[in-house]
Amino acid sequence: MSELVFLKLGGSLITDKAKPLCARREVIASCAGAIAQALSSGTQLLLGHGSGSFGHPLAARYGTRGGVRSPSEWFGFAAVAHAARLLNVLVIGTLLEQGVPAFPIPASALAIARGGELRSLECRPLHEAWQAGLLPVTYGDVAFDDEWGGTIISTDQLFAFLAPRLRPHRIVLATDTDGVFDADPHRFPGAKRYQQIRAGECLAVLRQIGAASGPDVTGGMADKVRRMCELVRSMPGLRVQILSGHAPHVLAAAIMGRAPEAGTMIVP
Ligand code: IP8
Repeated sequence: MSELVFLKLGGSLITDKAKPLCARREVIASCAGAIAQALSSGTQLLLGHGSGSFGHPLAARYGTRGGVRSPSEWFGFAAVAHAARLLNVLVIGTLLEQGVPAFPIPASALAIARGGELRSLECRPLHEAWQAGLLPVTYGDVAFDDEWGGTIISTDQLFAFLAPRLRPHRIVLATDTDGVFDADPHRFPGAKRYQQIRAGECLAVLRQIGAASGPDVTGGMADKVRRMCELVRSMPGLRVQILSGHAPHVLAAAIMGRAPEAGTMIVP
């Protein structure tokens, strides 16, 4: 039986967070190559990607994460959805160019949130996509929210919601840095990488982690680590690996479970 892996291409990896609406097309292409390689080895994948400089600046401008009520906030909700989708179109287009039958699964059409957390997500299209031999590709998106009108749902939230339901073998989070560091390695070259984070030590690690660079309405690395620690604690056997997406051969190996030393591993 093939192994199911959730793979996220982080927004800081596939976009330039300092420049609005700026995709790193060459990085997306090299990640697409890694994905094609992993798929040809028989791995079953759910791909997700962050929104980077597409969705986050607009979401910050309209305050979308904290709720949507006024007509101008609803305009922002639509504008954020459009920006997130534009990046998804680029990712899907690049995968198709490399022969990968990528298929969009937008959370805004399938999910309902309550108070900023996911309450429901229609999973049937995912199963149908896999059944048809397609690669389902979801992404951080807006979602209607029972309490707040609307909100933002990050890719990490989508993965945390889907993991107990779909039971992946691994979650691989590809970012712009080679794992989790005790300070932002782009600003502090002496920052130390955590090779492993035990879920029980999560709080101590969270106190150390630097803030995200560039606008990030969904909490950046700290929120990612917190959610993934909760997940590995509740799902024995699950391993989460956070690593750089800049080396395609290492990324392909990590997707296939063959690069345990790369980046940071989150373990129970
Ligand atoms: O980049 C955020 O998703 P993330 C989604 O996975 C938007 O945190 C639209 C800002």
